[in-house]
Amino acid sequence: MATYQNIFTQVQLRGEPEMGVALPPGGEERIGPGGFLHLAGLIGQAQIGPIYLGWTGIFALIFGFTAFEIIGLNMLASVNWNPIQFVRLLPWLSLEPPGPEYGFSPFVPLAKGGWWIIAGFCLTTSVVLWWIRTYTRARALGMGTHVAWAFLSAIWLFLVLGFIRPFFMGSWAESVPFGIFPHLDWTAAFSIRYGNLFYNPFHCFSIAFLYGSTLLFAMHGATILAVGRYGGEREIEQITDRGTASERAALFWRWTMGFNATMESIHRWAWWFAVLTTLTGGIGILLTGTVVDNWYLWAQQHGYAPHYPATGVIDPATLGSAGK
Ligand code: 07D
Ligand code: 07D
Repeated sequence: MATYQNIFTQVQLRGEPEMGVALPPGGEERIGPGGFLHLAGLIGQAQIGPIYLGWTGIFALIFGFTAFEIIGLNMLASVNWNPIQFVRLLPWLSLEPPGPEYGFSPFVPLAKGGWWIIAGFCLTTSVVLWWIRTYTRARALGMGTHVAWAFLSAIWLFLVLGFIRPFFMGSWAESVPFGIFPHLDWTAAFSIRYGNLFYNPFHCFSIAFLYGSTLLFAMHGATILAVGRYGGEREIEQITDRGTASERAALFWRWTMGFNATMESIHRWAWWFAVLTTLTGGIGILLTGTVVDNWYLWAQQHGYAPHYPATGVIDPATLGSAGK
């Protein structure tokens, strides 16, 4: 088994848990003695912990748990505190934002969306604290902060959806409800309300980067696994065992498509595709309703969708404020 290892035949080492590098002075202690979990070893490292929580980690968990509780208890209240109905209907239960009559006011009665604002505040605080944690832990390890900036791109879309766009629209009612299917209903309704999101070019960019991310992920994962027999996943060996894994991996792509990424550039491709998915997505959402009221009409005006011959039927979307 030790001679041929792959993802399923990993040799799981057992000894004293590896404690990692010393923390910079002034940091909190890491928690727990560290232990081993066989199941974890089947999909990754078998060692669990010690974990660094620190105050950002602790408060992120507290705020995240508070948001989760507020959402859950509101959902439970919505089924008359009946635990059976709560479990049965959970995927369809919702905590809705305030209605349009409250505008963007921070003072909304709890049962009318006030709880949504508080839950959103707690969730945002939690996510931001977790972001600080990804930044400071990377710094403490002497790493770059690429993970933090990628995470920030996702947070950008999250904030556009739930805060920045509602702020510019002057209404909490524009934001997303908390709930499994309710947030999908919101997504579908949003697309219809603003004239079909498919005609929003930034939605197109976001999809291209999302699809591109899966393609790159598949290509990269497959390539590295395919040269696993030459130790392709072992970075130091890639440098010393010339003519084996990396070179074959690169040659494979040069032979099949005439061009190959490098060991470094493939990770830059992956990072940018992932980051641009939510970055362009957030731009697309922010423009919707603020700058463009109907993407289909916008697309027709800009030669992005064809004009159809007049039928004599008036499209209600062309009346009123639509088509700005
Ligand atoms: C696999 C990493 C693990 C993360 C997971 C998510 C929660 C929510 C809270 C019940 C890839 C954990 C989920 C903590 C529980 C309550 C109140 C990441 C992985 C497993 N969505 N969405 C899902 C969120 C938006 C859309 C699933 C969050 C927009 C569509 C899950 C946000 C729009 C579909 C989920 C968010 C939108 C989903 C699986 C925030 C446009 C699906 C997610 C904070 C972007 C899919 C039933 C997943 C599904 C799905 C969570 C925002 C559209 C519940 C936390 C408003 C079309 N979304 N989503 O695996 O199965 O992500 O829905 O912005 O089809 Mg969503
Ligand atoms: C949501 C980033 C925020 C998440 C954060 C995570 C926690 C939980 C807990 C781990 C996902 C916080 C995490 C709190 C932690 C645990 C346990 C990222 C998020 C910070 N669309 N669409 C996109 C497609 C249609 C619509 C993007 C495809 C229809 C709306 C993506 C199709 C209508 C929005 C995409 C399609 C519609 C989008 C999302 C096909 C519905 C958005 C990218 C084939 C009828 C969002 C510009 C992403 C966006 C978005 C894909 C169709 C509506 C590329 C493939 C036409 C309203 N759509 N879509 O990474 O950015 O999300 O749009 O039909 O808001 Mg779409």
